[in-house]
Amino acid sequence: MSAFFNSFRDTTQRLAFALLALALLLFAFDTAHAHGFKLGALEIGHPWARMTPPGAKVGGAYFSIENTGTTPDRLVSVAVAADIAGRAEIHEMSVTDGVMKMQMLPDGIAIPAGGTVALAPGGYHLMLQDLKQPLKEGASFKGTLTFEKAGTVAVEFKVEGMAGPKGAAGMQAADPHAGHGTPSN
Ligand SMILES: [Cu+2]
Repeated sequence: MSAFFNSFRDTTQRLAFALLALALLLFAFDTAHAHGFKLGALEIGHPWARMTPPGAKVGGAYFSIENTGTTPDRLVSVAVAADIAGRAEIHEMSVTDGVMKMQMLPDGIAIPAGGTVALAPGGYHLMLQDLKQPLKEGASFKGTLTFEKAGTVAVEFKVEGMAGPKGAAGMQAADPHAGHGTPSN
């Protein structure tokens, strides 16, 4: 036990200090992870989109889905505000023999019971087609996610810088939209 900690006179003071430290830690954690949404047993973590350069017609958007329940579900469709994009498609990027491939997933993404699925750069992602305006860092926009069983939940996407959410290591490694018809970033 550190001398600093021992300087507290009694257990109550120590406990108060520990709680304060915990609160600060939780606050920091919450800031890094920003925001989330809940729909039944599904927890949607930090929906975000990468900022786009002027004139870009497509953008990428991401979030995580945690299924805390015992029934599998499926993300079947996503919509975003009409003044943001014409439509949002569910895509998967994969690398086969060193060649990056992008494909639309017409059946969406399966969410296993008790499992977590991440839409993140380099893998599953949303492709915002027919962008109506550049996505500016710091802005946010509304969307809805529809699941086969759980139904529809309204979410808010935050627009992050090119490197992705702060503290998200490796996010800048592979931008699935680098070769996706976007003018070079
Ligand atoms: Cu894509």
